Formats: sequence, C-alpha cells, structure tokens
Amino acid sequence: MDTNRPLRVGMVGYSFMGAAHSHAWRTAPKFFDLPLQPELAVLAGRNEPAVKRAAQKMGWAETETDWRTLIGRDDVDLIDICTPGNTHAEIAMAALKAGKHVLCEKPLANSVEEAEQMATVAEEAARSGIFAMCGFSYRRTPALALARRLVQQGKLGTIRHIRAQYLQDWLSDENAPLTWRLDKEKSGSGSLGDLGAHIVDAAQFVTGQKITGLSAVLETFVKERPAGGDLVGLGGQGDSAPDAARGPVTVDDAALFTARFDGGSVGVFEATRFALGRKNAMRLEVNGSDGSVCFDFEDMNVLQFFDGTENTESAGFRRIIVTEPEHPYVGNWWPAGHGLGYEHSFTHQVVDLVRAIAAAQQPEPSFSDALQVQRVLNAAELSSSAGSNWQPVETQPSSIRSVVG
Ligand code: SOE
Repeated sequence: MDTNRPLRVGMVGYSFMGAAHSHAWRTAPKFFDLPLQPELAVLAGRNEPAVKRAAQKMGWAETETDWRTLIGRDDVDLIDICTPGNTHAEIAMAALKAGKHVLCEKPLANSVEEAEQMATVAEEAARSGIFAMCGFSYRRTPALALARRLVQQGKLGTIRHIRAQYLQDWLSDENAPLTWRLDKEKSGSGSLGDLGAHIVDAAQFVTGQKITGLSAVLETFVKERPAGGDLVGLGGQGDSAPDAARGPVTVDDAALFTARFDGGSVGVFEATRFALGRKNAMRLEVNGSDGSVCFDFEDMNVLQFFDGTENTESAGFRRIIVTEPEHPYVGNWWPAGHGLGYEHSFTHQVVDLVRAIAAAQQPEPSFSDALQVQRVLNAAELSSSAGSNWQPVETQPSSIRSVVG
C-alpha cells in the first residue's frame, strides 16, 4: 500500500462504541504520526435520519443505510464494525472478501463456529495484504501495556497467580430495562462475553500465557425485566420503567471461573454487572516468583508494582503513575502527571492498526487470537451448564486446527 494515501474508513453502528471509535479515528492522526491518514468517509446505520445526525455530530462525511452498499463502495478501504455481536460475522466476512481491512468490536462473534469461519476468512485475506483485527481496546491502556512490558522483562519471574475481575453495577436495579445486551440472540452472552472477554484477553496479553481449561459458574439473578430499554446503548441507567411489561433476560448476569494456563499458572476470573458501587472496575493482579503487578481501571493511570527482590524491610507495592514519556503510548500525549482516559485506548488501537496495515503486517489481536478468547467463553458456558465440569480449551490457531482436524 502506498503510505501517502488516505485510509478511508466506513463504520457500521454509531452508538456507544461507534462514538468511541469515531473519536479515535478523528484523534489518532492529530497526536501520532501515521503512515496512512484515516478519513471518516462513510457511516452506516439503518435509520436514515438518525445515522445522518450521528454522522454530522461525529464527523463522518457521508452515510449509507445498508452495510452491504457500504462494503460495495470502491472509495472505502476499511470497515469498522461497531454493531451487536449477532451481525459481526456476516459483515466482517463480506468486507474481507470485498478486499476491505476490518476492525471488529469484541467479542468477535456470538459462537465459536462463527468465530472459526471469521478467522479462516481473515487468514485467507491476510495472504493478499488485507488485515483484520478485533477491538480488545483495554490492552492499549498504558498501565496494562506497561504490566506486559514488566512481565516480558522478567521482573515478575515465574508467574503463578492471575486474578482478573471486571465489575460493573448497571444491572443491580431489578427494574433496569431490557436492552440488546440482555438478549442472547443479539449479544451471544451477558457479562461473560461483554466483560469476561476483556479480562481473558487482558490476562493473556499481560502474561503471554493462554488458558488451557476452566471450571465456571454463570448466574442470571434477575430473569425478567421491563421491556422498552435503550436497544442500542448501555441502558439501565436512570430510565427504569417498573410498570412496563416484563420480558425475559436470556443471558448471564455474572460469570465466574477458575482456570489453568499453559505457562503453569492458575487464574480466577469474575465478570459481573451486579457489583454495586463498582462502575468500571476492570482489574488484573499477577503474582510471580519475583514480583507482582496490580491494575484497576477505576484508577487507570496507575500500575501497582511489588518488587520481591528488594530488601523486605523497605519493600511494598509501588504506585507507578503511568504518565511518563517512556511509558507505552504516553509520549504522544501530555506532560507527566496529566492523565489519560477511557477514550485513549481506542485511539491507541487505531494507531497500532494503521501502522500494521501500512507495514503489511498482521495487527494484533488477530481474528485467530479473538477466536481463542471465544473458545474460552464457550468453555465457560459449557462448564456452567454441566455443573461446573472442567472444560479443556484449545489454544492452537485456527489454520493449524483445520489442518489437524
Ligand atoms: C458495557 O458493559 C461496556 O460498554 C462494554 O461493552 C465495553 O466493552 C467496556 O469497555 C465498557 O463496558
């Protein structure tokens, strides 16, 4: 690809994730030197007045009301998928087959079968220089990227424990209304896929180890909710309708599991939307033979580090404020101490994606990486429905698997 060219983006969906991605596409070239210049070319959504309003607000030049028309356009290079999970597979595979790069929101799909097909199509496309990436944005939070760097530098020694939580509370009110996130047909699963997928990716990203098996408990605390919630956004916040007719919640409210990793460590995972008072507590603690790291997204500019090789008399968790220019991604932003926010990880995602595409290299996480996360989610559902039976998880990439299988 000619690196002086623009990268013309077509995005499908314009709700919460659409807004975060639009901000990232707009902002990335203003703070980072990019080899291709992203253009917010076309925004697609089914409701014409709404998509036009969103396009104007978020800076998109044109709109389409059918994603198929968007994919058929010659003046679009990349398709960014910000829609509910039940549409990911069809849009992503059509886009890749039409020669468009793809960025797809997490979790990759609503089933392992769909994710396998997507990974296969993505591997084929990559052979002709067309790339696909899944949007596990939290790995681009500087403190988590620093945690990975410390692990790679050997500062933690042999990793033994991985403790991951993703705690939100927006469903604690049993009158919080139904949204698409509570409908298994659309979302695939509940806390498990929405939140659990993030901590599985983050844990594996930071430690470099893959989950090989798990035992899970999934629970739906509130089985019916008032219908008529915000069908595209988060919902559940201040717009309760207790008198409205109630409909079924078909996904898990909370997902917990213990896991083993291929590097010999053991892990505990918890994802819930019922942790009252916890708004976006995406937490990760890793304990090794020589050190530990601890992260909480509610204090996202900080990484706690314990150096077990120090004199025990003065040792203790050190609070690293991850805003120094030498910290991952931070040098392109503000002076030390002037923290970053939720939206920055999406901007970093765009930066890494654009650089990989320009260098004709596979961006990470690939669809094959996201397929492996999908296998973990699937194993958790199988385990929970079989009385928490141990479920093995395949770790090998999709292409190897199809040759073997
Ligand atoms: C909703 O629970 C949600 O928006 C997730 O879907 C996002 O991936 C996460 O970043 C914040 O919470």
